Amino acid sequence: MQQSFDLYFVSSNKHKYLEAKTILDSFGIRLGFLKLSLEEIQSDSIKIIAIKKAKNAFSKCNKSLIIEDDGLFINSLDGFPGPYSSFVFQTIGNKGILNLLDTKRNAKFVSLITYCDKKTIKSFEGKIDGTISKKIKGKGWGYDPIFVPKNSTKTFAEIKNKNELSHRYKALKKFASWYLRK
Ligand code: ITT
Repeated sequence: MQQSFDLYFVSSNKHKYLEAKTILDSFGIRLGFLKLSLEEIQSDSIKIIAIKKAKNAFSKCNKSLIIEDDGLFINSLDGFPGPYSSFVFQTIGNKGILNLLDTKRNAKFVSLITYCDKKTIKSFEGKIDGTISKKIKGKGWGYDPIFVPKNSTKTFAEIKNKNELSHRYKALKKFASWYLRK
């Protein structure tokens, strides 16, 4: 039997979908996955990237959907890698980031969830402050092994409740409360 979904998560990144699915399940929203590599414009603003990306996704699949844009912003590097987080992860990776830092290690993760259907386009932001660890710790994906959320000594890769406190959780919680009233 074919499963029916309330809306789709359009992304090239399965890890992001699996976390978003778990989070939205807890709000009673059934999220399907459309694996697509979307065109991403270069901009210093993740909001501008997100709107273009959501419109592009809708033009391809014509279904109610969300897309997500994330960035890891490191204070001592003036917010780098920020909107370039995906490219930087694929090039210098976590080791490269650790090599750029000295004692100042404050950072934040930002998620921007953008919903798009025939009539509406709307974004929801979630942020979490933290620090960059001195070593790679744990086996998570992306920057999880080097990001230590505030009030923790463990990285996102080492904690069990990432989906209850992450940037993604915070953005999706705002989205869910809007979507369920829509
Ligand atoms: P899309 O196809 O959805 O754009 P992407 O992987 O390119 O997938 P982003 O540009 O939104 O996604 O994300 C930037 C990068 O930041 C992403 O590739 C990961 O390396 C990293 N990242 C984002 N959220 C993360 C998280 O919760 N934990 C670890 N790394 C994360």
